[in-house]
Amino acid sequence: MSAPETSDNSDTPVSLVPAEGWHVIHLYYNIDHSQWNLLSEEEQRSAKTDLAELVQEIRSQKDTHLLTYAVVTPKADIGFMLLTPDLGDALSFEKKLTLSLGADVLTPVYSYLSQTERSEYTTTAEQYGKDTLEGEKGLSPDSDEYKAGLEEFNTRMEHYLQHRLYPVLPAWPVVCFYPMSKRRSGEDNWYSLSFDARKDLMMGHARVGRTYSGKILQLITGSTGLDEHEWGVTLLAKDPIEIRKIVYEMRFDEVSARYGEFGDFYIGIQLPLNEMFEKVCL
Ligand code: 76R
Repeated sequence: MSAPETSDNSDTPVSLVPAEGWHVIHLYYNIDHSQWNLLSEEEQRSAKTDLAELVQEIRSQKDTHLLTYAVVTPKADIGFMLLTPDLGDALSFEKKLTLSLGADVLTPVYSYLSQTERSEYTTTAEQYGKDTLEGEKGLSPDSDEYKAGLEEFNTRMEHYLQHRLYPVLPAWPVVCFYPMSKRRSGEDNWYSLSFDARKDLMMGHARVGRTYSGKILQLITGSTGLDEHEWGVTLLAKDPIEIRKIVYEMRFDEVSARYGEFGDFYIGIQLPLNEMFEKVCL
């Protein structure tokens, strides 16, 4: 028999960078204090240094971000949010983080895998030209103002899309994460609505969202086919009440009221590592 002409056993490292966007993993751990207390003070100090060095190493990788937070309530003790392009890197950073304080000290209690994504429902340049420039402002498509308006729109959208796909998150202290899906039951099946109906509903949603500008930073990441729900919702705030207010207000919006299904909520406080260690009794 002759050897096959092509082989899958190539030595080139496999790149698992999506065509666009980054991978995102939310990681939640409990600390096993009985394991931790078996370590001498010296060993504990060096375990914390190992974790701090690993965090630095991960943050120094290209296009890679890592948020560290202490988690409120016994759902977990510490949490990480990792954003990185390559799935293989995401995998190995996660394994290293799990082991970083020594075997069996960190017990994974919850995790969520998703990817950054562009929005399916953002306004197109064509729509903006027609509805806003022509419709609302009464500009003629041949005018200089129209062209300038369209150019300004394109620059704004480019900037916005960059933020959706390649976000850099601020160090705002309150971090809320929960996964969600759109309902698919009986009369309330999101996936049997037309694109236009979904778009109209999402625009109502966005109107509410925009009133939180400066108070809430939201990152919606897609997880259909990757994890339990369809999206991960990450909300950052400076004042914890804004989290409750936005989630409450959105429940009245038709998209959430009729079609929203939610997983568990995790609230953390984003802190520099040394303060985080202190907060969680390490
Ligand atoms: O593209 C955009 O970001 C602008 C419009 C917009 C879309 C398409 C938008 C705006 N969101 C979009 C999509 Mn949102 N969002 C959530 C939640 O708790 C709940 O009830 C829902 C959880 C919050 C709090 C929130 C906040 N959004 C989505 C999607 C994908 C739906 C799909 O594709 O079918 C989900 C699951 C989702 C959920 N949203 C905003 C916000 C805020 C604060 C905004 C305004 C952002 C801004 O203009 O700065």
